[in-house]
Amino acid sequence: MLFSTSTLAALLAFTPLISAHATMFGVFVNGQDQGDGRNKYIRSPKTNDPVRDLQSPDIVCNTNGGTPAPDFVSAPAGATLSFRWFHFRPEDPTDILDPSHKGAIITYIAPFTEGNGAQPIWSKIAEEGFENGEWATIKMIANKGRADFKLPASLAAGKYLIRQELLALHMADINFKVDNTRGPESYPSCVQVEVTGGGEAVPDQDFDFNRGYTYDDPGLFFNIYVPFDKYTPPGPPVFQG
Ligand SMILES: [Cu+2]
Repeated sequence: MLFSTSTLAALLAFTPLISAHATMFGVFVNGQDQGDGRNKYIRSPKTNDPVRDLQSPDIVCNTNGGTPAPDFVSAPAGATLSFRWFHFRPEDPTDILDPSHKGAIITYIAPFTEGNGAQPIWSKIAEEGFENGEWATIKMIANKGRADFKLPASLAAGKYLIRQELLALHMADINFKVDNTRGPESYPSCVQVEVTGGGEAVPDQDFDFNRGYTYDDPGLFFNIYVPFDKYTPPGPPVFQG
């Protein structure tokens, strides 16, 4: 098929906006690759599109969040986990996320549920926003799609959902309520994890995304294109265990 030069230029200009998203491929436990987790231990969405509507249950575990996956990743309390993200080609370590998608990476945990997680059941266990002059998502791209976090060593053994989100702020200067093609882009993904060992700590922040993520939260509505001193990710403080 032939395109005129101007059509091709228009297509090239538009493509990054519609296709530069990301989804989760798999999990590393203490550096050990647990393999392709899509629809195995990850409740994988059907596309790599973002969620923008904070009132939708999809903001919790994405569009397939209420469909349990068949397996669990096993991880000892205190382990270092990393969740690996990709754009379209998981085998290509350079195809992670368009670097326009500057923003935070935030990780939450809840007791296991077969439901979609749209309840006050979540606690934050890790967050990274803008530190040492760089956004968390940009560091994640440089680290081949992986961002490390630690499970609390005191975490009680049992089955959990762990939700990690890439929170891309490249269009977060305008509120989704004002323009539903803009606003922050959340890429949430929920992993089924069975924690072994550990202690007695039960995460108890009871955070509910549909109530706790709001249209006037400066962690969600933030202009990355003007100079700023500090960025604070949305949600509760990190649960220490
Ligand atoms: Cu995108």
